[in-house]
Amino acid sequence: MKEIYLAGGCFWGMQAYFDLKDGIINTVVGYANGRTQNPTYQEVCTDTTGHAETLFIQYDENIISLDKILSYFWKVIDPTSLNKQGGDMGSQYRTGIYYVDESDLNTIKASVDKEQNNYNEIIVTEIESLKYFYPAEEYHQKYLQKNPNGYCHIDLNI
Ligand code: MHO
Repeated sequence: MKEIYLAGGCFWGMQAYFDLKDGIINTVVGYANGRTQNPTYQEVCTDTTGHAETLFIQYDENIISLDKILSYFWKVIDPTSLNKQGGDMGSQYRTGIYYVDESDLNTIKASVDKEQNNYNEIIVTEIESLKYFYPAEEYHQKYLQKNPNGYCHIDLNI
C-alpha cells in the first residue's frame, strides 16, 4: 500500500473522483501544508492559514501506479491556474502534489514535465513533501455520497 496527497481544488470533488478509480483503497479529505494546527474549514476559508484542501490517497500499486494516478489528476485540474479551480478561489484551492516517499519524486517530476507539453503557460502545481495533514470535519468526508446533488467543480466521469 502506498500513499500520496493531492490538492486539486474543492476536496470533496477530488475524493468522489478518485474513489471511482480501481486500486484506490482509501481516501480522506483534509488540510495540508499550512501554518496552523488543527484548522477548521471556516479558518481555512479565511485564506490566512496557508492550508490547501487536499485528498489523502492510499493505493495498491499492484493495481494502479502513481503515474496513472497523476494522469487522472491532470485530467481534472487546470495546473496553470494559481489559487483557483472551478468556481473556487483562494490559496486553499491551489494545486499540489505532496509526497511522503522521496523516491516518488522522479515519477512526479517526469509527470509534470510531460504534462507541461500540453500548456503554453507554466504549470504552477506545487510539488512538496507533505509537512502537515489534518483530516477535515466528518461532514466533509465522502460529502458527495452524503449530498449527491452537492456542488462539484469537476467531471467525475473522466
Ligand atoms: N464553493 C464550495 C466549495 C466547497 S469545497 C469543500 C462551497 O462553498 O460550498 O471547498
